[in-house]
Amino acid sequence: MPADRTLTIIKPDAFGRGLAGKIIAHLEDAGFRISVARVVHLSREQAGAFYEIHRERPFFASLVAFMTSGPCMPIVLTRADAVAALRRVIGATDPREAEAGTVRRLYAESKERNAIHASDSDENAAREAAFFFSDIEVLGAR
Ligand code: 3AN
Repeated sequence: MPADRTLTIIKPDAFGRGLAGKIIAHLEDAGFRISVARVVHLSREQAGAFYEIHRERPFFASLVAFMTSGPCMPIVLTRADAVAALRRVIGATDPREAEAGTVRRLYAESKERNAIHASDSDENAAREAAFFFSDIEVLGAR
């Protein structure tokens, strides 16, 4: 995947509260454009596979329960310096530590129910985009 792309997920807390439109507007105002998007309700197996790197962490079971609690919205976003730019726009994992004006400060409820996911490297962005979308969907319009 080219380095100008990243993967976000509007998580079940935010999607279920009807915040998808506000969050997408926030991302578009920050210069991101939607490449491909969908709404999915993850199974436990799928959520566990997505968060495989956290499997040994104490919060893993709770994280999987949360991410399977309702639909969520994975989106491939494009922008220059996409991965780093999106991490800045979403703010710190814990909304109490997130800077004013960030998505998590505005919309997250807690460190777990934190509204939005963003890939943390180009390598993970490519892996995570491929988890939800086919190569044709991610790269087809280029
Ligand atoms: P980020 O989403 O900011 O990259 P990670 O990768 O450290 O944060 O954690 C992945 C997800 O796991 C977070 N988005 C959050 O939902 C959950 N999480 C992380 N740390 C905790 C924690 N201490 N307690 C509960 N959930 C957590």
